[in-house]
Amino acid sequence: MLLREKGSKPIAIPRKEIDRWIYTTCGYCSTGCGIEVGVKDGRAVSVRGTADHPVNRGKLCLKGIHEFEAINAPDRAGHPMIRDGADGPLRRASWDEALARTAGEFKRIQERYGRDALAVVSTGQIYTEEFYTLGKLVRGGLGTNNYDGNTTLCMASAVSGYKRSFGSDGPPGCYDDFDRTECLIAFGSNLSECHPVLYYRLKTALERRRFPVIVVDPRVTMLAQLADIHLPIRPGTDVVLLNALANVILAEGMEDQAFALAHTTGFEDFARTVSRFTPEYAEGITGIPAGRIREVARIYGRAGAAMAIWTMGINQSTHGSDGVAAINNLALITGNVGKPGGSSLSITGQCNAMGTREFSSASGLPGYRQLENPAHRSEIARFWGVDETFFPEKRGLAMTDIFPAVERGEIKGMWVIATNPMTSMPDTDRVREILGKLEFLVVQDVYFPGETAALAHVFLPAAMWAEKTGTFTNTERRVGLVRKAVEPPGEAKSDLDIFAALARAMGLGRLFPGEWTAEKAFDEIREVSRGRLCDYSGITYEELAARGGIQWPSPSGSHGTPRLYADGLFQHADGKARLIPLEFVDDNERPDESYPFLLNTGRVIEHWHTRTKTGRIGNLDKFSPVLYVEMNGRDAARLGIEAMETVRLISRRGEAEAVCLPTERVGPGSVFTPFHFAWGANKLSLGLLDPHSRQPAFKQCAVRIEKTR
Ligand SMILES: Nc1nc2c(c(=O)[nH]1)N[C@H]1C(S)=C(S)[C@@H](COP(=O)(O)OP(=O)(O)OC[C@H]3O[C@@H](n4cnc5c(=O)[nH]c(N)nc54)[C@H](O)[C@@H]3O)O[C@H]1N2
Ligand SMILES: Nc1nc2c(c(=O)[nH]1)N[C@H]1C(S)=C(S)[C@@H](COP(=O)(O)OP(=O)(O)OC[C@H]3O[C@@H](n4cnc5c(=O)[nH]c(N)nc54)[C@H](O)[C@@H]3O)O[C@H]1N2
Ligand code: SF4
Ligand SMILES: [Mo]
Repeated sequence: MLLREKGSKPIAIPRKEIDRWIYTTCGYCSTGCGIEVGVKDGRAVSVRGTADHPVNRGKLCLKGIHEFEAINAPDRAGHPMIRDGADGPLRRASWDEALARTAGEFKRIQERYGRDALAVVSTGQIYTEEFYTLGKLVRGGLGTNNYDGNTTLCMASAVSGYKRSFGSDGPPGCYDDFDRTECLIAFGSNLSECHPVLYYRLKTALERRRFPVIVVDPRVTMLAQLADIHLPIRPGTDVVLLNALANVILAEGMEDQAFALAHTTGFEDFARTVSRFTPEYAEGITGIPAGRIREVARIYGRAGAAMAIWTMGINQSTHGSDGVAAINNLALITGNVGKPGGSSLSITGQCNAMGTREFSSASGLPGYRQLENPAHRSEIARFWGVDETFFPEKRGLAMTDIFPAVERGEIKGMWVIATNPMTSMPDTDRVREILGKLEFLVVQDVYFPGETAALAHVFLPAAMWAEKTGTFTNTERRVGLVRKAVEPPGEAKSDLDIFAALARAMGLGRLFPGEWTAEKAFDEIREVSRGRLCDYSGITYEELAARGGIQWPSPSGSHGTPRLYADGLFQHADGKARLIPLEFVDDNERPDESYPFLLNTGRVIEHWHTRTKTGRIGNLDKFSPVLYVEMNGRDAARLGIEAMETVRLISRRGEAEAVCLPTERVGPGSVFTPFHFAWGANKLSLGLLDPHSRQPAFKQCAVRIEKTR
């Protein structure tokens, strides 16, 4: 009343008349929240979290709440475009013309330079049905082996580590483990900003029942502030810490011998290796006091059930795959795999980073099959009706090796689908030069313009999330239904329709007989996955809608499986997991006199990756509008830099300007900047590659900081 009397306006929430609420799954991160799109007169005008959904229980994070605005952004791409000649402007074209030009150029390049001279670079953000369709086209039709996706920037180390330890990809645990664990240790995960609804699940679990939380991160994130123990590790040294934790567990007899004996091989070699990694030795490398390492090892080792989670702080490293294997080692020696509250759970990134791993054929063949396995090749050849000798006998180049191959002149054409390497790859000045060398670049995206799209010879406009039907798989292997709520803008087509149309334009229509739909692709997925670890044969769209998703494996007649390996049987031929001895290789770019700071890069809660979505949403962009760099207050004072002063970040690759935030969140000698801005982190990054996963070390490179005035 008082406020009204003073004449101020109370906040009014506009009443939205919604015609229909359409149940779907969030299209941002891999948490996989159930979300409903409110539709009015054929437009998406609102969203709400799905009440009682097994993942989010009605909650959504900031990005989810504004998701309908991403659909309605003004510069959604509504028609194909073509560039006449090598450097003419992009002009509007018909689908027939754009597809004919693409098909013609793909054929010309493959006939002239060989099948592998065409590269296909995809994503973790289209539907599983679309991934399957693309894989069938690329592996069964185009036949290039240089086919990969941005998951190499993201999950490749987790995939590689899981394969080495357990014999297959596939996160063994689930979110319910938060409610059952007696100890949580998080490595390089900014859960509160990157998976906010998982953070809420964790907090709710802690409110009901206290258990120790340990966070390993060089930066004081919000998750670190929640932790009982925060270990501000020296970047890139997690393998040493993990070996030291195992060292203490074995030295003090806290291992689960019965489990290790029954379900693993390699114990002796492993024990011999970690015996050298004493806490005192590890302290010298990681910067974590030996006493702290012992304390954490005891908490983890004595817990009845302990879980480890990790994200990019582990994966994006020159030894990301080893980091993952080291986390798995720790879980295996303590029997923390496949049991409630005991798991080694990679927190996935993109909404469907899992779907591409399962069915896109990017690093193999569908259903976690491998090109290297002759039986797998012939199964899929028979299923698709193609000659099995058409398949390569080993995997081709990863995304991070495809770009240098263009530089060397080995690859002449590239098809980029739902990824924006001009902002997300390391050393973007070099990426620009590389893309400029291509004879033909096709970009398939939902917005125009974009940093990569601007360089295309042909641009294909795609329908986005909630404009098409299909499925995503989340971090806990839960397949979620994404439903079409609204029509795409203009002439934009679903990625699935684009793949099928291009196949027809290339004379490969036999791969997609009749009218190719998401349902048809899903039927093939169900069939081809029968009996595999990622078994979908018992899943239907109806059940997915009714249950809020189903966790694979879900053989016919079942309704999913919360945890893998509950029977102690792993996917290596002998059914046992591997304990892997790991050495530490110190091969990062190190700060020196000319470049004295170590640059760490990552995310903020408001933005999604290269900001193609969130940069267009005022309510998100306004909260995080500029590129900033966090620097320790003492370093800032020493350099005479004031809060909010613009500074220049300079690496051996390039330069960026950012607003400086002096803070205690980062320690002396290190700086942090978000990677979302095209003019920021990746102009500086080096991106040395992990030898197993080929994932770039986005989180470590050397820079110097200069005042601009
Ligand atoms: N808001 C938002 N959410 C997202 C995304 C987004 O763009 N925006 N992207 C999604 C995707 S695809 C992904 S992959 C995830 C990523 O999710 P996260 O991996 O949680 O996010 P990042 O900020 O990249 O990095 C996490 C942490 O790693 C720490 N780190 C750096 N170096 C090291 C190290 O050497 N050791 C350890 N232990 N930690 C280190 C960083 O300080 C940082 O706090 O987020 C998903 N969710
Ligand atoms: N320095 C640094 N660099 C990093 C990282 C880091 O931590 N630090 N993280 C890395 C990680 S983990 C990731 S996952 C990558 C992400 O890097 P990118 O994959 O490049 O990021 P996005 O901006 O999500 O790009 C997705 C593109 O697909 C488009 N799109 C969205 N939906 C659809 C659709 O349905 N169909 C089509 N055809 N297009 C669509 C979007 O408009 C956008 O252009 O960045 C990596 N780069
Ligand atoms: S936590 Fe992830 S899945 Fe859930 S609403 Fe936020 S962005 Fe979407
Ligand atoms: Mo990612």
